[in-house]
Amino acid sequence: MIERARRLVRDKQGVLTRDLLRAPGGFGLGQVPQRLQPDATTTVVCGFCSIGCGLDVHFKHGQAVNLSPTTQYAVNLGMACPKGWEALTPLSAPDRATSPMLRDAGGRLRAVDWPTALDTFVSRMKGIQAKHGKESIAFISTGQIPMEEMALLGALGKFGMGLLHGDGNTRQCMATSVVAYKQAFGFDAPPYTYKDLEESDVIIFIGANPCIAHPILWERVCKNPHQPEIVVIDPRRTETAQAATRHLPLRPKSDLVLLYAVAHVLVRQGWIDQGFIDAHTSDFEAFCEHLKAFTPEVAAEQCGLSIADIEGLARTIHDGKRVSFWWTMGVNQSHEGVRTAQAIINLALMTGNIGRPGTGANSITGQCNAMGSRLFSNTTNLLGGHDFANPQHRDKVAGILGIDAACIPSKPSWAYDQIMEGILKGRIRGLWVIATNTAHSWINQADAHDILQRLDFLVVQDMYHSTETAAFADLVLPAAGWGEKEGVFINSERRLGVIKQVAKAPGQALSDFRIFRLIAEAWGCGDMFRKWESPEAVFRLLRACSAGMPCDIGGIDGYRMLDAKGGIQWPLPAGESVDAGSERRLFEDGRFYTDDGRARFVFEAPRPLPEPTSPAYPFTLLTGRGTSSQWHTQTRTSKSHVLRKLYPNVPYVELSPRDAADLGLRANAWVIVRSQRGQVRARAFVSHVVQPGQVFIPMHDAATNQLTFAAFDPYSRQPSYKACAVRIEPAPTVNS
Ligand SMILES: Nc1nc2c(c(=O)[nH]1)N[C@H]1C(S)=C(S)[C@@H](COP(=O)(O)OP(=O)(O)OC[C@H]3O[C@@H](n4cnc5c(=O)[nH]c(N)nc54)[C@H](O)[C@@H]3O)O[C@H]1N2
Ligand SMILES: Nc1nc2c(c(=O)[nH]1)N[C@H]1C(S)=C(S)[C@@H](COP(=O)(O)OP(=O)(O)OC[C@H]3O[C@@H](n4cnc5c(=O)[nH]c(N)nc54)[C@H](O)[C@@H]3O)O[C@H]1N2
Ligand code: SF4
Ligand SMILES: [Mo]
Repeated sequence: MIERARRLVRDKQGVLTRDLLRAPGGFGLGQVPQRLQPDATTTVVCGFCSIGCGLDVHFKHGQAVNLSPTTQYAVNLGMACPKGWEALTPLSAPDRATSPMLRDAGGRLRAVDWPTALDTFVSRMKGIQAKHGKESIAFISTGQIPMEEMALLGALGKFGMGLLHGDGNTRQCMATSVVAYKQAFGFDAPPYTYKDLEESDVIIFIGANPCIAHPILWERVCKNPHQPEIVVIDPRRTETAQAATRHLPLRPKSDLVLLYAVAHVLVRQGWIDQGFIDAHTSDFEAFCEHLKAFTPEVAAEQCGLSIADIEGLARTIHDGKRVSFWWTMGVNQSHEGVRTAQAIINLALMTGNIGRPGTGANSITGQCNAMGSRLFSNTTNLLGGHDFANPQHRDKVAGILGIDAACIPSKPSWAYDQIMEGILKGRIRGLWVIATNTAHSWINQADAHDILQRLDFLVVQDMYHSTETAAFADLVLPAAGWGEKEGVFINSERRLGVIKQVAKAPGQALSDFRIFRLIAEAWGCGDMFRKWESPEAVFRLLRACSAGMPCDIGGIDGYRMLDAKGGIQWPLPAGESVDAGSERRLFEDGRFYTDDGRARFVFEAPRPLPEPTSPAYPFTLLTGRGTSSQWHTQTRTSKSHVLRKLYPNVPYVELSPRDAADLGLRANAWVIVRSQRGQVRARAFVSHVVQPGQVFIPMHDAATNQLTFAAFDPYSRQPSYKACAVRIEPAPTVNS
């Protein structure tokens, strides 16, 4: 401790840094906790899901010892799910990356110092660019680091390093919602506030399982005093479906037909809000024409539901005074996700269920800062929701950042799948992966692994050196995680909240912010980022970029104000104020962000499933979240013994009792689940949750994506993780 303390000095910005690890350009490499009282409490936003609960971290003798959910935070009102309660535990896991690691000639990752790591990064990446062109290197970013870090990465990559292609794991997750909203509303703008869940009298969840994936959002439903009708549209009888008042177990990926049929009935019965449609929307007549073919009879057949189910849903929407529609991955991860999301938006528009309390066409986001990534990662759009192709936007952003507008590319990046394809074709040779675990989470894993192996140079920047993707890396950069750095996350309801440093990162691990700044210096473009001296300085730059956009945050002074107000939802333009804990929704004036202020009805004919079942592969595989204690690829949640006790510790596949009987399988029998691409060994969890002909495997098992089929929505390029064809075979029993 004493030895470590001796090395601390203040750098030019007054930040404490470890002297021995000073970088070229004088940017310190280390950080220490904020100057907190030895025994104090501070509020931070949770670093797992997009609900963005407030957590009070408690200190004793300057050390964060535990935490409890913040009672005064508008989002969670004193509640947290198991991941939130256990959020500090993964920070001290033994497999934390504590120094940079470089693969040696013998193929082993060996610890190296930062200067070596930075030199290697720059010489290898520049070498690739010299040989194969600037666009031959790319990055894959994330929805799990603060928006200031994302923005710095996006700016460094695209303005500083001159690369064109950089996408993020939000492609796997939210791309569909982004495109659906942009086309319908003119901007990527989820309109709701969580309070709407307490104010609806009809709540409709489509392809969403909040009891598991967004538990505190479900708690808000439980606080609804209006005894709401709760409809769950999901092939599985999930925890949420079981708690709902009605479950429509449709056939996988038949949502589009179902939603059009519901719209058909609404039109046929005259159960529409013509006044709202006339005043605030366009293209309704063409939509009505399109709907003619989607009778309840046709839909009942295709969706595996009854005509009464479909007509009943339309009636429920009509009878409701405040109807809200909520969707997540059951919609987004589909070969026709964008049009399905828009079919939901259409229902809200045609019944006037938007812009009023308890209403909305509401996409629930996934990761803690996926919303920040949607606006500020500089991947699909230019910082602040701008358009790379628009010269005025490029000039505006360049002016704010004090850079030459010529540095800003005018072309959009390739999407994640196109970057993977680009590697396969030899057009991308160097890849930098930050805070995502491609080798586990990308679709069709055998292909993904093959692709990662083809790279000339792979850099993985992660909290842990043990991830599936790090196993392919040439260079691992050790990153500080949530709790070890500061910045802003934006939650599902557009609320900006701060995260703070409450613990030291282990060893030589650095915040992603510091790593990006060091790389900028080492690359030789540090001058471009002089203004980007701290996360809060970047926050101010991004605030300036947002001016005049729908996501304008000009009225937010900085972190202190966010802290004092209990988070603030965008927009808050300069000159406007907001009450602490307030909850605001969009479109109360019926004006949307399109040029004419009208929302668009967007629709299209449904498309066939990319990989339908067949006699050889007779089951549809559904994948998704398994329990509220597991997070994605489990690099964090598996490190807590408390969380480990809360989920099954063997790979499992959910199978219906009828199929189990047909296959002669007993409950808990070992089976092989096989697709055309791979196989997974798992225990048969025989349960009524899945319907005959369907099976479910959680995504947390590393093997799951060996089975999935790489199909994508054509507009959002989001992978369709939730429908491929598999068969089930008995497997020899192993010791159990
Ligand atoms: N505990 C936990 N919480 C999480 C996460 C986590 O890893 N663990 N991840 C976070 C992230 S990033 C995300 S994106 C969200 C995801 O949150 P959700 O989308 O709610 O979770 P999933 O389980 O992926 O999918 C939801 C449901 O879609 C259903 N589904 C599958 N196919 C179809 C279909 O064709 N139609 C319909 N209507 N439904 C279908 C599945 O049966 C599943 O129950 O969760 C977030 N919260
Ligand atoms: N079959 C199937 N596959 C799916 C899905 C599905 O439903 N089914 N869902 C998809 C969805 S919605 C998502 S969002 C993706 C998620 O997929 P991933 O993004 O691959 O999953 P995570 O486990 O969250 O990976 C985050 C990585 O970042 C690291 N990390 C955490 N915090 C930090 C940090 O502050 N800095 C750095 N540098 N690293 C950090 C973690 O250790 C971890 O390795 O999976 C997708 N894959
Ligand atoms: S619901 Fe989401 S934000 Fe809240 S504690 Fe759980 S993981 Fe964290
Ligand atoms: Mo996600």
